[in-house]
Amino acid sequence: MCSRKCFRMPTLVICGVVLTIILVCITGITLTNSINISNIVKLREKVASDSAAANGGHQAAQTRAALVEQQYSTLQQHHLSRSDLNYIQAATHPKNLQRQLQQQQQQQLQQQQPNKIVIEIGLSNDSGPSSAPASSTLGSSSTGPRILQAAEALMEGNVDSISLPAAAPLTAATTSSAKSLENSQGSDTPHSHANTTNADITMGIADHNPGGIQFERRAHVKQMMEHAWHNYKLYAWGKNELRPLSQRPHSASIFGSYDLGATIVDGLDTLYIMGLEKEYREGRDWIERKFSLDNISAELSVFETNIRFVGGMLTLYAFTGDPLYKEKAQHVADKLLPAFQTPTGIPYALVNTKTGVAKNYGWASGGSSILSEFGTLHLEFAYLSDITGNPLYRERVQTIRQVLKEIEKPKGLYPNFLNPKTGKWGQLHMSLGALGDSYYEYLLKAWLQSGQTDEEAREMFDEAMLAILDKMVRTSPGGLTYVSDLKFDRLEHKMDHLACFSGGLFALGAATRQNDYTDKYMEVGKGITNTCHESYIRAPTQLGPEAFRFSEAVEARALRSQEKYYILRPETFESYFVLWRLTHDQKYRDWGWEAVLALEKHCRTAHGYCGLRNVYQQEPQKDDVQQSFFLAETLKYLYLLFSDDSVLPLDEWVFNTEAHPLPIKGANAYYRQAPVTLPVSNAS
Ligand code: DMJ
Repeated sequence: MCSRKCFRMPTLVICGVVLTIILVCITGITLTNSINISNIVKLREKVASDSAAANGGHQAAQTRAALVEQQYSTLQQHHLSRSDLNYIQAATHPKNLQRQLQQQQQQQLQQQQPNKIVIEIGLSNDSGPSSAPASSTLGSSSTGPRILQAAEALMEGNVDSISLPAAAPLTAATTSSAKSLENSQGSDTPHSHANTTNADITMGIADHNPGGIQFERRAHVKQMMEHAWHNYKLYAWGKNELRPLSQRPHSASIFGSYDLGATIVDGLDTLYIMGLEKEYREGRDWIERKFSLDNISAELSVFETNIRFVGGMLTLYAFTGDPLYKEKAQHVADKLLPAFQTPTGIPYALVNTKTGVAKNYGWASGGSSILSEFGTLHLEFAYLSDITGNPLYRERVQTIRQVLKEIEKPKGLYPNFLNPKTGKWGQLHMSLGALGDSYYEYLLKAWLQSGQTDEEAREMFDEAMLAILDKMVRTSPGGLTYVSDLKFDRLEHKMDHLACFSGGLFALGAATRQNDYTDKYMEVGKGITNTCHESYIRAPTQLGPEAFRFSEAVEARALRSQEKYYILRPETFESYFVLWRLTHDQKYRDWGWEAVLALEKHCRTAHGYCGLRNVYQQEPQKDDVQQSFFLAETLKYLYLLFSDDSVLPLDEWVFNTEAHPLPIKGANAYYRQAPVTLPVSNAS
């Protein structure tokens, strides 16, 4: 007898069997599919195509290797380090390339960037808050990634060339720059720069238009700076200057015979501009740990200390916002303040850092102070007041200004000597060279620095320059424009190398105000610059003498033995730089390059750069001094001559007389003005 239960059992078994069969069929179809002929073909095709790709990849890798090699030599020419080159090797490793190139393609699609660009490999990718980064500058905050990106782009064929760093000073990296700037404005809160140096701060100055750069020439100047710096570091670190021949330190009396690291402080902004990051950090570190005028009894030149040390620190502060530099600038300026305690407020030339006792040079016309010295404090002291909020410094230089404004000027000219006790002129010697030069420079530049609001300064400049044009500027029989010295109404037809800066000064005066004198200023500016060039090319060394004369017999040539030396001075190159910026006449760049070649031929030694004792000898003797202004000025102006105009544009920066660029008020976000506070200086 079969129960209902009996009947259901076979049914369930049958259902199970059917289900199993269906499942087996489905699996069978799938398995069959996976091994069918067409799929085998497809698999073979895939293997074949992968293999072809691999071969192609090999070829591509060879092409890449060739390109990398090609770029190695370019980069080496640009003095990138071995680690930079290693970075490129890593960047071009086949494993990394695929991923990197894909990322780059995606970025390109997203950003719709132009395909052919020039890449700047700089130590900073930043641009100032006032100016957007150039489209050609790849965004990254350190050298390695930037080189990597550059290499990637190169591999991809997206770049025409790779170039070196450069404009728009910055310290704070993109993300932190605006913040850092805000914080630094009006805030004196000290912070540990150790943090910012390592983490936040990138450096270098980037050109906004790589088309405006002469890469090879500029790279060469940068390499000269490295040579000068590295040898100073090796043989004279912390001392004032280097003696390259004897490989030992040198200290001129202007530095008071103490170890003040003059070359470090003077040269540091040049390192910064060139993007020499490691060297910059060494210098900054030395300043933080060692630089102090406390506890030393140095008799310092107020003028030299101001233009090199205060000026250098101020520029570094403007560039970086690092409070260290503001503190040091103020520290140095405070040490100079006792020199201003005279009946007129015209400071003495020398001051003792310990006692505050100040005095003038014994040789200077009856105890006089010197026009080019007390008249070359305005830019630094005015700016120091603005960034510290302490009006005292500006007051000191305003007092000097008032004395000079009100005093009677013989024939509208300023003699080089003024007695600080009596307020009377000393000997009636006038010069746009030694003892006078930078006073005139600071009249124009004070007006520029103020955002062209300090009208008094511009008026005093125009009055002085018109008198000089009338009484001292002359044309030689051969058609060379020069500016003579004037001694007791007699022209001395001699021009100092120092006066060669005035070519640039006249031109800058012309370019910044349209008035009745504009054309004359520009004509004379070009003429003086041409004459200084002549003084160079008329010497066998192609370097110019300390002073040169004009007579029936000679033009633009030194006559006396004590005028024939060249001490690495910058003034002629300064004018080439300014004239290049204002006219874009290629000859100024070519003249600068001629000078670079001459410096390399005659002044370069295995251990730094020296001046020459006689520029008229074929193989002149070297003087064994690498002046700090060679790093601060000579190499800076030459570097800028071959840079794009966007590197420290002249409508945003004004150069102090030691070539330390200071920001222009109202035109430059790096001005970093602090709110005015009550005087806090403990100096008198
Ligand atoms: C520099 O210290 C300054 O340029 C100064 O104004 C004049 N002399 C030297 C360079 O020659």
